Amino acid sequence: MKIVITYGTYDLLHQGHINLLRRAKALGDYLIVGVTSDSFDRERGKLNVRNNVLERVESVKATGLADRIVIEEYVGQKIDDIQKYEADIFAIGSDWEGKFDYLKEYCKVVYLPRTEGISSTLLRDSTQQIVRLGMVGTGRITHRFINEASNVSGLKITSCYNPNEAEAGAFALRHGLNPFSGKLDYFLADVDAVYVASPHTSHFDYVRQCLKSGRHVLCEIPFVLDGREARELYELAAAYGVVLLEASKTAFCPAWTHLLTLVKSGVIGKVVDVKSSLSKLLPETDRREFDPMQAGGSVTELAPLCLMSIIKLLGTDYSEVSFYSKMDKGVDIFTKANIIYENATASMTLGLGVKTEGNLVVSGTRGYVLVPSPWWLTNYFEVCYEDQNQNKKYFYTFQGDGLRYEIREFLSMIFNDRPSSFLLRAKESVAIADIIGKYRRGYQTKILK
Ligand code: C2G
Repeated sequence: MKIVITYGTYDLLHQGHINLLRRAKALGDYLIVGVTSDSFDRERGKLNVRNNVLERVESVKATGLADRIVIEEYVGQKIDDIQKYEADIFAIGSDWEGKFDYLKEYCKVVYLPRTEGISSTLLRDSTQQIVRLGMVGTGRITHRFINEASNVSGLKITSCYNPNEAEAGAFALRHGLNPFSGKLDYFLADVDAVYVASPHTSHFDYVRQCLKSGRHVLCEIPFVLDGREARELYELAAAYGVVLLEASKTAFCPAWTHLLTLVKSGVIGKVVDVKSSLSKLLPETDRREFDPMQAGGSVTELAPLCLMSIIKLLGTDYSEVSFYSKMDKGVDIFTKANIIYENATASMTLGLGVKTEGNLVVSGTRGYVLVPSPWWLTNYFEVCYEDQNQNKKYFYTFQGDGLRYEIREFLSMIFNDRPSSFLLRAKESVAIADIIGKYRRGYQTKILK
């Protein structure tokens, strides 16, 4: 019996796929089809797959051409499968010509003619709803956001808003957008959704206006600087039936979400402690990050991601929080916070004027997870045990600036009418803002000399 094996995503299954499967089947007597898993597709940057893996398996099965279907989960699995199933031929479309020659060591490799004029991408784009997005703020991160957004389908960035007309105009000219700088309502009339990336202290008002105009909002971190404001905004979003999401990029990246599922599944036993650190020594101190009038300081600049990691791992029901800060020119250049739960402890170490190792350590009753610095650009972590031979290393790609993952989740919530994201729930964003608010009110804070 001659066994043929082939692989694909098979999203929105179409005639090109069917032709390929038919041609592959004709090469032998038995056809194995590998269908990529959702996480594997995300891993390899295919963020816009419309059908989930079960739907894609079902559609391949319905062709009646596959004698066996396997799920492709990881890079290198093709080699394992070819040996495991003793495949004689690996076949794939000619768009991959040469890319799988390394498999010739294991079996015959055949590149089959690709069907021109049809692809999952074309189908996705032709049926894709488009969200017109406007950007409030034209600072550093907004340039990166535009680049990242080009990797996510279903989004068209149309406008930018900055009260300073010259800045709005320059940004719009550079990126081919419509500039707005007067009344926000004119800007809002031009968009369906807004990315708020203005200075911290203006987030609350902008987000509230956008929500009340029925626009979806993705707001940069720090979302808002007080739990009460956060709660009010999520209540507004619910009342107006629009999406509100905190742009805490790490919360949406594949490596982090997998780390979370591993820990929640008990691989290190019960989590007893979380240590999360983030420091960024900035060259000059005449920037907004050091300006108390612009809510500068280590907590407002760096706490959101560390608090996200602690709250996603331990929850929002902490019993107490205390802070230790080193101050300079009216802002905290260093803050350590202890967040105590009934059955666990957590600490975060933040520094704009103090350098530390930016890692994340999750300590459990059976082992621990170590995410080396920069843990928040998660692309590698290790699950460690007393017997180091049991340690497991996990590697991921962290595509670009990592903003594409939050953008994709934001769009998915809009398209699927999903008011909340399990990746970062409203109550978790509120808890993050609440801790920042406590700090800003001087709650339980010891100032270091
Ligand atoms: N295909 C084709 N003609 C098209 C579109 C796709 O022959 N018009 C073929 C592809 O060459 C591939 C198979 O159909 O052999 C599945 O295509 P995709 O679903 O796009 O899968 P792909 O992303 O190419 O992944 O590990 C997965 C493999 O690398 C293939």
